[in-house]
Amino acid sequence: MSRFRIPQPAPSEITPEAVWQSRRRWLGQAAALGLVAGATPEVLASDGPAPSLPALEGKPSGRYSVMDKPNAWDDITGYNNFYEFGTDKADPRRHAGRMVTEPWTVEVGGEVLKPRTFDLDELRKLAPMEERIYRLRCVEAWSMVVPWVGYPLSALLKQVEPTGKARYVTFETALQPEVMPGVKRRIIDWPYVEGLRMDEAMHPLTLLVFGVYGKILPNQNGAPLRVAVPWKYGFKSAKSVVRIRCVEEQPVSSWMKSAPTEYGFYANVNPNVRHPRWSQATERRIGESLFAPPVRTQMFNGYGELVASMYAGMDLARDF
Ligand SMILES: Nc1nc2c(c(=O)[nH]1)N[C@H]1C(S)=C(S)[C@@H](COP(=O)(O)O)O[C@H]1N2
Ligand SMILES: [Mo]
Repeated sequence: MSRFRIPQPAPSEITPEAVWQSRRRWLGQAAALGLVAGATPEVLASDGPAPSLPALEGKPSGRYSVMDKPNAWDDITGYNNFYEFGTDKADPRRHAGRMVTEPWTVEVGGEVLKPRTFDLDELRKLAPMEERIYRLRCVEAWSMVVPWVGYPLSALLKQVEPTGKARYVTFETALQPEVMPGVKRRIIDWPYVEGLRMDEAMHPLTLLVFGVYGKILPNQNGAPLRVAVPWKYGFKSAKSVVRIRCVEEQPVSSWMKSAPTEYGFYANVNPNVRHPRWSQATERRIGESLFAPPVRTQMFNGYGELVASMYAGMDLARDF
């Protein structure tokens, strides 16, 4: 268990360095574009929303954090997948600012004894916030280490008391066509829908995330709340969730519908299962030099000792 017990610095110690790094990188880009001459403090202040976002501190989680150095704020909030805002990695930061995140409610229902609609204030207070550093992995064989702030999704599910029929959980995310330029393209049958098996949803590593780096989530990362499932490929972690349902049958998620041979329901990180268009045996850590050798991807993203038992007896090459 040792790799999950290494203490992490508090977010307050990390943030200034990350902001400083991103500023330096921004300056580098700006210099390349010839924009630096005459740069004023106001120009520098426009370097990302970090300093102006309200704080959301979490108590560092000793047990579930990993030891890797977190990615810079600029990587985490500037290199994203959020197809509602476009397919380019830079599109979410460019466009997501217009998403309306207040007021926000999440309807939780389906096979539950106590269906209920929660507002954001209620959700934020449901359980103590913890900070957890995860390697969020994406199918495109790149990875990042992210200090999420949130609490286990199980705290919310327990409130509504799933019935004996509830074998899966689905997540439906926000659809605001007026401000989401990406939804004009039918790459996905909007809204974006994802799902987990009930035991996966109740696992303490599955988080409901409200913040990152000690700040409330920037819109491009799925404000005001998103899911994070660190042993699965990134697309399982639905952003900007508005509806959660407990259901009896295995749901068909958006990516399964769009490309069933490429994206399965489980989507556990698995270096032995090839994506039809690329290998998933190695990954590149965002923020490292392009010349750095790719690292070998670990089964279950390195969380095997905590999650592998849930899949005992399953053929994970078939149930990919
Ligand atoms: N609503 C919604 N959620 C989404 C997506 C999306 O397009 N729409 N993209 C997924 C994919 S493919 C990835 S890799 C992660 C990226 O999360 P990040 O940008 O915070 O790193 O969000 C996931 N959640
Ligand atoms: Mo992804």
